[in-house]
Amino acid sequence: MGRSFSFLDRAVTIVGIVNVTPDSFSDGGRFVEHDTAVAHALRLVADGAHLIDVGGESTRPGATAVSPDDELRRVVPLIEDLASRGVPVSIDTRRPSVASAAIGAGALVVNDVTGLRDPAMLEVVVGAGVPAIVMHAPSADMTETHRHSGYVDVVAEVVRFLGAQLDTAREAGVSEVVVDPGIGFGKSLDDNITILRRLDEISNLGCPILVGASRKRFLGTLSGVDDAAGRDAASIAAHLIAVQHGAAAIRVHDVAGHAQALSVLRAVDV
Ligand code: HH2
Repeated sequence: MGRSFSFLDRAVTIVGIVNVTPDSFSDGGRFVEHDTAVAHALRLVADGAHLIDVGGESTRPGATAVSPDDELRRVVPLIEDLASRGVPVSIDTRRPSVASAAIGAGALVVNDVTGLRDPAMLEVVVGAGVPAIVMHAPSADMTETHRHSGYVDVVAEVVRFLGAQLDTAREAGVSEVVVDPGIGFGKSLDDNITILRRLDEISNLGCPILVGASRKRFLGTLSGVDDAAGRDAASIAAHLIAVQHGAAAIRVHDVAGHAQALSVLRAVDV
């Protein structure tokens, strides 16, 4: 098809979230219908998203496991449809088989919340020659991840893990790696704040950083807003801080709000 995507083509990449899941923490159930999901993704692109991140399995604490077949049934038709309309899509999955099918359907990027720990995932990414988002989570098992507590130095641990995964990915021949500290994945309120404050330290790895704080629970704690969908202003604040500390990509639900905020940042913070 000859289509490709690079995070290096613009100063800040806005990644719009489309969860085709019944149980995602902020938009669960809203986009399970094909036409609704397509319309939402097209809306996000019109609002300024450069990439649409399609996910078929919730990673939230307590989410029910999805079978590979169900995950495929959720994401593949949507990716095919979006790709046929020229929309750049990433696949948010921890399963190599799903990543492979998604790439076959037209996905241009793999977003792996387990950080390419699985050699089979590495193989898929290298074989397809697509960029990978490599996220830090304390365990590949999401139940374990959300049970995790206590880092001596959360930033040092995130940098250590991402550095090791980056080396492995580069040696294997991954064309482009984006690293992600995994806000909210086995991290306390203080951990999340510390990561945002010290994001610059992750820049030393020498590749683009993606931050995904959108509507997450720590923002509810900080703002006192219980309803996840009501946390867009807090999300914008977190992501502007992230960009000022070196983030080259942000993964967000409210693309319009973030695009508006970034236009001001871009004009002032040259
Ligand atoms: N966060 C979520 C899912 N995927 N991928 C990356 N790279 N970084 C993140 O921070 C990240 C991610 C969780 O958010 P969401 O998709 O809104 O919820 P759910 O997992 O419940 O579908």
